[in-house]
Amino acid sequence: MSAAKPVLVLTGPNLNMLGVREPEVYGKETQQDVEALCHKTAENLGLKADFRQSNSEGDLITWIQEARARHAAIIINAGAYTHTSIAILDALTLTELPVIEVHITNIHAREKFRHRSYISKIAKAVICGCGVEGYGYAMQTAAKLIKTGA
Ligand code: CA2
Repeated sequence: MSAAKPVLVLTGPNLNMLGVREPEVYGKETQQDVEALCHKTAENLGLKADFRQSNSEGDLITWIQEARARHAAIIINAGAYTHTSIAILDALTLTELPVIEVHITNIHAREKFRHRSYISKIAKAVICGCGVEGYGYAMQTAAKLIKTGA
């Protein structure tokens, strides 16, 4: 299978600190490891990954808006914006692309303020608590959704 448009993988605030802080919570893999996993999994599936991280809500929204024309699907771990940002929810809705939400940890087993996700309201799939491997599972799900046009 090949798709002309890449899958956009977005990660949000503080996720550039993976492997540097709190390895007992988020694991010892770094952001570079996650990016490599996304590229490798995409390649195995005949896809391309476009990996980006920002601590800024505005950057994430701009990239999501641009994805409407340039990407086939969006995988997003919006970090703490997951729990607060109606603006990111609105931007994702406007793209009309399949969205797969990823969290490294099981947000439902953590503090109550992490239980609510605005993004889950429009996500085709939500993967949480699988560690960074969740990005690989998300890429597999993206491939299936692109293939079926779902
Ligand atoms: O579990 C996840 O993937 C989260 O999206 C991570 C976010 C957190 O706010 C969400 O509730 C769940 C980011 C937490 C801070 O990220 C760090 C990463 C590495 C080291 C320290 C913090």
